[in-house]
Amino acid sequence: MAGLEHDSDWWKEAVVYQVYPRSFNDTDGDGVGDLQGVIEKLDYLDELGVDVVWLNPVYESPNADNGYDIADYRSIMDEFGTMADWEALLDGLHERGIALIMDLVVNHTSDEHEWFLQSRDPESEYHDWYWWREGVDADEVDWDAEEGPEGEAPPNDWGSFFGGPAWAYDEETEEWYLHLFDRKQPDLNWENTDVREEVFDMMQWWLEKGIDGFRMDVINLISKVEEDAPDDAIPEHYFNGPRIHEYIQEMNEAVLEGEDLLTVGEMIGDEMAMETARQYVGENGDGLSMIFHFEHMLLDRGHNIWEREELDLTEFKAVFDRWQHGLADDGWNSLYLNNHDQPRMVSRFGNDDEYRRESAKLLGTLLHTLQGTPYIYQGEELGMTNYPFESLDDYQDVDTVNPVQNAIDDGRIDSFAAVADDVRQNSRDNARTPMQWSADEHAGFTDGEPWMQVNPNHEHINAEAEREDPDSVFHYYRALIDLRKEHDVVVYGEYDQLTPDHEELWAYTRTHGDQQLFVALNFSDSSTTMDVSESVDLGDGEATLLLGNYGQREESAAADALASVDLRPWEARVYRLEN
Ligand code: TEU
Repeated sequence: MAGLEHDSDWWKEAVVYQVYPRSFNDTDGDGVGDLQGVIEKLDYLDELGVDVVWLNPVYESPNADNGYDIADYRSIMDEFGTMADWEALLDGLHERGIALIMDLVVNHTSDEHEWFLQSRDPESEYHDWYWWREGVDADEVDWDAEEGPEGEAPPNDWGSFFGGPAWAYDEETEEWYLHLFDRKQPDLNWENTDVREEVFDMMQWWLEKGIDGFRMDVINLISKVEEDAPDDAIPEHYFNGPRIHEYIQEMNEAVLEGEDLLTVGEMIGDEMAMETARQYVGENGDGLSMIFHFEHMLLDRGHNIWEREELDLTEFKAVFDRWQHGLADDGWNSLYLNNHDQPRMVSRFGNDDEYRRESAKLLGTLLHTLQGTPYIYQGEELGMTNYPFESLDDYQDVDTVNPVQNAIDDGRIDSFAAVADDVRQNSRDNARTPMQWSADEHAGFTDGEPWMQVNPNHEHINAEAEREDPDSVFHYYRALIDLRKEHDVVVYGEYDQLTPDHEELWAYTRTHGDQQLFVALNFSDSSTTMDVSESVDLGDGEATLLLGNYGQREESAAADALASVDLRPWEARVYRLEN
């Protein structure tokens, strides 16, 4: 199989495209996307101009969480095809100079994984591969048992991210096992050295097949402590736990080091100290290329799936400022506004109605002109929107259905109707509706019955229409990607924000040696004048408009005239300053 040659740090210059195979393209008519479906669209990806594909899990799985519950790390899910299909996909990507990174899901396995099945025997060496614990006397503790023997409560009060307790009782073993996600996703015990070795071997096995890196699922959860620290030194028991850096360094030494891979660790939780971030990705850190933090994803939603908050643009900008500066000289940012776990960015941060096209392009401009590596989630390049979900039956995601159903059952919410609007805006299912290829039936995604509803707006939002229209979001994304290839400053320039306190506008410069960019973004439905004369000296040279989302072509202006610019609703402009 043809491998790709990489320079070190090649991933800094790259643009990543995320494929959620279940919803990408179905070629065998079963209503579920497949690997041949991705192969069929390789020229499309090539035309867009991306450098890397991140493939969500394609391994054998009972699909309790769409492939994030893996039953065998070394085989391909039947619905998606065969290992030969996967190899053909890798070849097809590499022939086009596109790298492939695979999803590494090793905080947990499926409860149908052979390791877990074996572990249910307390005598087996596998027993210690998971978090099996005895229950406690329910009278002694203040948390409830929802299952298990009379009078027994789970070992502690941890809750699952998908609602309910994080412990499940197993009748056969007469013990409880930990599952931070669904009960069909038991957590692996990374304390056990055999677990770590087995995971590292498996990673090595995929690397030998020729892949170019990994996206590491919830990797900051793999180190856990059960005890409470006396002085609250451990605010949580599993976020960035005590041995996390040791484990990742060990993984680095065992498999990653010296391979010029793209590695991106998903790090869930609230605000992360920049020091911790640098420990993961900095020069003297654990060796990861990048992390996905969640800070900008938490500003407009409450803790629960049925809670939403108004987004404050100044707070949103402040999060980006913190990360842009925090990793400017040590480490590297990842840049994303949506993925398979998040609502569609144009519906969330833009205006998916009157200014859908403009705001989709503006958000793209932001992602492609900040410092870091941009990640495009499938359909983002078409300006795909959220889905008009109505009843709870319309949803399929465990992270939507379970928490809402639990909250209805125990009376924390009155009815689904009371929360329907907020759930509609927050649900992960928004991202999972099929890719819109054409105006045809089922958006050209499948000839069968799609596993998930197709958005009715595919009649006007689809890849075929976008490719034909020179002013489309698709062609604008191509131009954004080209910009990155043409100007080093886009990749390496230092970021300076000019409008931190403005509620609707965001202007910044990027500077790299004698190259400078000036970016102006209007995050609102009205025209506004942007005045940055106080905050920046734009010099007295020329300014060239490299890209604008109102169909502007290269235009020149006097740089100092930019100190006061009139911006139309959701207008985005990128200038090069010549001084
Ligand atoms: O996501 C981790 C994660 O934190 C999400 O579950 C997130 O909390 C939620 O989507 C916000 O609403 C990763 C995967 O990306 C996700 O698809 C998996 O379900 C999860 O891990 C478990 O593997």
